[in-house]
Amino acid sequence: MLHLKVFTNNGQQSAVEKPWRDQKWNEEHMGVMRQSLETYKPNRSQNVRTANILLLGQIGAGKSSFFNTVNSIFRGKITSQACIGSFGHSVTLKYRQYRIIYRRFSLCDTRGFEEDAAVDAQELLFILDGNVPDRYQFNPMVPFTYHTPGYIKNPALENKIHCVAFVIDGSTVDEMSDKILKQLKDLQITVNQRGLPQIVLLTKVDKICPDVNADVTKTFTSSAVCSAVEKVANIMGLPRARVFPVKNYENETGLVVGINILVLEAMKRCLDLADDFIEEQV
Ligand SMILES: Nc1nc2c(ncn2[C@@H]2O[C@H](COP(=O)(O)OP(=O)(O)OP(=O)(O)O)[C@@H](O)[C@H]2O)c(=O)[nH]1
Ligand SMILES: [Mg+2]
Repeated sequence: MLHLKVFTNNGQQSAVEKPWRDQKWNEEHMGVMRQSLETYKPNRSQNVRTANILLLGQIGAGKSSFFNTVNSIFRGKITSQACIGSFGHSVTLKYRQYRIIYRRFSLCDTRGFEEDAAVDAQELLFILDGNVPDRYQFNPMVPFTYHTPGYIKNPALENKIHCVAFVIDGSTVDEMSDKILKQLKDLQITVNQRGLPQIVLLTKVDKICPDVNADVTKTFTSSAVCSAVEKVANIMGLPRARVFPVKNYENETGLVVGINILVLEAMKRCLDLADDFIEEQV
């Protein structure tokens, strides 16, 4: 951990930790970020009206909560359209393509995988390629096929996935079993087959570090969050800059600037990567 010596007005020395990632935390920055997503339009050359981001991850990682958090930011109040909770199996059973009201991007929510219920690789390819209809009810026993009612035959580029966000529970990074790690890597191999850009949303940072729990603006001075980011970057073979620590709304009754900033930064990166991907599809 880096330390920066600073001098207070009365000349006394105090040590503050130098952030391991630069981040502005003020309301003005939040406004700028929010505005840039509000006015976001996917790269127009390919006739794509909406950029689609797929959320993939273990059960309980916070995929549906992430959608709810993004939606809350744009609604200006806490909302919980997607069902969330803690349950032995995936709470989310339907494939849902949630459009953020009046915005040009969508978040596609999937059922979570668990030790003994992987996401079928072919089913994932169908999702990536835009063959799976909105509200399709997952059935781990019967994977989606060409014959499943509702199968979308010739999806346009705008129906496909343009960026994948792996959602990983930051508070369990040290306890991930080999089976779960393998499932994550297997999903990544499938996503790589389509050449899709990827980021990681490292959720529940409030549970990693008490300082962050008390004040989310301590995220980038927290050594516990820093080491979780490093660990996940190593697991996924992605640069650390692709790992975004976030805190979802779960116990809050009103919006919090710091929480919004973390989530907006992650979304901005997703949409930039989605744009790059869309541009490459000729
Ligand atoms: N403390 C804390 N809790 C969170 C956070 N994000 C999600 N949760 C909680 O984690 C639990 C699971 O969240 P969900 O959003 O339902 O997880 P999911 O990935 O959609 O799970 P499945 O649909 O079952 O695959 C809920 O009780 C949430 O309130 C977070 O950032 N911090
Ligand atoms: Mg869910």
